[in-house]
Amino acid sequence: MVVKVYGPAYASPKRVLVCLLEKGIEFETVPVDIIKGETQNPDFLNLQPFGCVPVIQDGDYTLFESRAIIRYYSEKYKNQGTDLLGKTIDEKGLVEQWLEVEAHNYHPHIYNLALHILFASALGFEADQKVIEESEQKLAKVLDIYEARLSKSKYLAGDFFSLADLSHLPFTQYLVGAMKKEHLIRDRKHVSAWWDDISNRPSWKKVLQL
Ligand SMILES: N[C@@H](CCC(=O)N[C@@H](CS)C(=O)NCC(=O)O)C(=O)O
Repeated sequence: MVVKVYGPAYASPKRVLVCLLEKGIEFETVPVDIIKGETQNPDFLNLQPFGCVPVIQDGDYTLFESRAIIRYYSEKYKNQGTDLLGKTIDEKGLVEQWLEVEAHNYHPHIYNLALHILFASALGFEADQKVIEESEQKLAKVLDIYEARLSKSKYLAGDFFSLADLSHLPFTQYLVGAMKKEHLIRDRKHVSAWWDDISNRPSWKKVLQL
């Protein structure tokens, strides 16, 4: 059964795509245009009542929330492709911890930056400089904590690549690319080496080519 992934052009669905590629799971993509309001169409809201991408359909099974989807496939196919969950219970705990850090400490600030720097005009509101400055400062503090962590281990959860690292790829790509804020990564030696490592994985390069 080929997995259908809705909304491949956007960052959160790319979190799912890179996971499926790491796991060697076949998928097809279904375009969804947020700017044209397609996430508010009744058919789409039947799949995702909050009107966000990604959603996946796997036969009769439907799932939304990108981090729930990547956890689901990493567990469902744990013996296929890259192990993304950790092998021991202690490793799994650390993967979960850093996945939560990505979702609750890192993402809110980088999301605000993306919203105000990249998408404000397309979404019809004016970018707020104060939000941009505050978000950058808050993100820098989070990255200082990452710098300390990554001076002790190659990846966030330990010396193995995991969902915790993978989950950072889509929005950090905006940060170093279109947002022109690469200095936040490059000013920190260990974060910079970590970014080079994870963003050069063949799976992520393939997502960027899709
Ligand atoms: N927590 C959700 C957030 C998804 C999300 O923010 N999706 C954005 C695109 S990256 C979206 O669909 N925005 C449309 C909207 O909010 O109307 C997830 O991780 O799946």
